[in-house]
Amino acid sequence: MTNSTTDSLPVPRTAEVSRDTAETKITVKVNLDGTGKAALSTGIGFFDHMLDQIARHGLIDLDIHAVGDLHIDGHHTVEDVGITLGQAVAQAVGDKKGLRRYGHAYVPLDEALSRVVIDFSGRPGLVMNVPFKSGMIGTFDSQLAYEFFQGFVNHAFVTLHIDNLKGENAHHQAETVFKAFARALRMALEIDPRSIGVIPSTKGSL
Ligand SMILES: [Mn+2]
Repeated sequence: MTNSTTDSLPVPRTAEVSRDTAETKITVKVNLDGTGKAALSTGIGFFDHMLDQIARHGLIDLDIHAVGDLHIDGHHTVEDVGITLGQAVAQAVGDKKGLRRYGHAYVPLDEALSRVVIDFSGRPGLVMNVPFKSGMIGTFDSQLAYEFFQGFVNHAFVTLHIDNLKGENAHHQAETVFKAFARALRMALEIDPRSIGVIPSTKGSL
């Protein structure tokens, strides 16, 4: 007997990862085949708003709780959430059999437009060009977007190209970046029904 659901999704693509250091205590749960449900508490409101975009537009269920040294600033918290989310995604993806592997998206928000391209290559690489028009977005330092994605890339072992092509408002710029990241992730993480059980590389491994 065959069942198309279990054929295309042979194992639940979920993971739970905790990270506990002197700077931050973080728990991340992911379900790559979710519906976009999110439970988020990092202590940085705008960062929660961005993580919510990853869940909603990536159709990833995301549970992220972080208690960090915000009395210093948001740096360790944002970077370590990126690291822990990267570890959780890598664990949930597993052996990458049947994975589409590549994903890309353009997302606008009013005057802002961003493009994100991702490859589950097995090699960390980040090229990010986002000229933020403001330093702070609420209590979120826009410089930390780079730290988040660098942490993610290093631990999810992906190649990630992020370009903000247009934008005057930093909230809009950031939101288009995170939404495009979510959409690109969603595409790359899909199982290709034409390629079930096949590792998407001529090398035979990723
Ligand atoms: Mn917004």
